[in-house]
Amino acid sequence: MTRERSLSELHADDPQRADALIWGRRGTLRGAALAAMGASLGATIPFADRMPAGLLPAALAQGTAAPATLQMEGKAALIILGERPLVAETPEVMLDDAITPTDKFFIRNNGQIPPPFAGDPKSWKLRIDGEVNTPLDLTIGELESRFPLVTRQLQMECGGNGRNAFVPPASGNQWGNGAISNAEWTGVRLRDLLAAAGPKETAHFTGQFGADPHLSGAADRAAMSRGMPIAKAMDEDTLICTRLNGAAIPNIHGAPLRMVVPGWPGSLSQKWMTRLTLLPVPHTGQGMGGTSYRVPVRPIVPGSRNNGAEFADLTSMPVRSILTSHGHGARLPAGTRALELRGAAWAGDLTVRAVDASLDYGASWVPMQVADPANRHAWQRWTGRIALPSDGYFEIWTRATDAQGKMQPHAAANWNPQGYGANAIGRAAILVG
Ligand SMILES: Nc1nc2c(c(=O)[nH]1)N[C@H]1C(S)=C(S)[C@@H](COP(=O)(O)O)O[C@H]1N2
Ligand SMILES: [Mo]
Repeated sequence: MTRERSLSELHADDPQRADALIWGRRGTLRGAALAAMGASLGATIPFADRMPAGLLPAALAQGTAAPATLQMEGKAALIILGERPLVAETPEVMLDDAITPTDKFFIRNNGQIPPPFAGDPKSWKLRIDGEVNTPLDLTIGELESRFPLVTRQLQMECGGNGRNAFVPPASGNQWGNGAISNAEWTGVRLRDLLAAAGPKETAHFTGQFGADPHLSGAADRAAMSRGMPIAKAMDEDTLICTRLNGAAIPNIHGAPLRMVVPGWPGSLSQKWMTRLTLLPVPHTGQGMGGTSYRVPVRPIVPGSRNNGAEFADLTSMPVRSILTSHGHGARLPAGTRALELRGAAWAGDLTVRAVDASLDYGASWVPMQVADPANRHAWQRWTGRIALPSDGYFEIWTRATDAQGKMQPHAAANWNPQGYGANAIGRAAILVG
């Protein structure tokens, strides 16, 4: 990690000099890069002539220390990004299933993990109040018997997914691209509940509450309490869920009741949910206002301090692709001349129109086949084949385009203090031979 950071900083200061340090003759990687790849001798870089001057090989972005992995019953060996609160990311290659299995679902807590609910899960209570004609106090049992249950594949992505691509680093958990899941959720539609409560004309925003204690333990502070405009709350895919992948939700993922607000920052998907209130003005709970889940309306100087004036709430997440067939740093046998690539792509409330892959640093792109989503707000799987000219060091770049034609940018754009919305083109380094 130390090496990586210092090289990035050197690069930011003096790209020409960094370039000269990394490259001997163009086409042969020097020391640090080789060490990062675990190679003993110089690997040739067949497409070195197409690599833009000053570009750091992606191999350098791999830290040398092995990351700590999660050891928790019912969970896979996720990468631990933080212990308190517990935050763990799913490596991209672990996201190879069409439907994300529960054990591979990333974890993001902002407060303490509450103890598992001791009572009968059906007796857990949810309150709907605020700008409604009839406040509701419903048990899960009542919820499930009064309102239709729906099952959907829904993406849930942390607003900070991809944050580690920001230069200079933004504050917060340094997510790669693994704060994403596409699981099968079962629950009731929030809009059915709201229809029963009768929203007043003045109901323009929601505020959500959960039972997890603040990290400090202070009873008057919430770990996370966000809200959204009423239109998103009324979306047919905004659910209040009791089941994940056909089973009871595990405690770590918000049992026995949690929201799923697909396509928007995961922070809206309130875990351990106890209450939703309708408001005439935006909610002011934990995680609202300032620079929290907010991005600049006009770009600001990267690294600058900012109080969040002229920032707007992050709404639909930007287009992103992941590569799940080949891990960053993978080694393939000499003589491999084609890669069968596989991955997923999504674009918040939109669909993905195209995924392209490049082996020559973006000089040319090969279209991949992109499947339709299982339903609205599900991610899309993609597959494709790309030919290799020889052995050597390659980078697999993947770039998705959303239905409105927006593509992933070459570098994380619209820098913001808390690092939201970084969706740079994916780069996985591989060594053939
Ligand atoms: N009650 C509560 N809900 C919460 C959070 C939290 O800390 N407390 N974290 C949010 C964030 S930031 C994300 S990205 C998702 C993560 O859900 P997961 O831990 O099930 O992956 O839950 C959201 N809901
Ligand atoms: Mo998040």
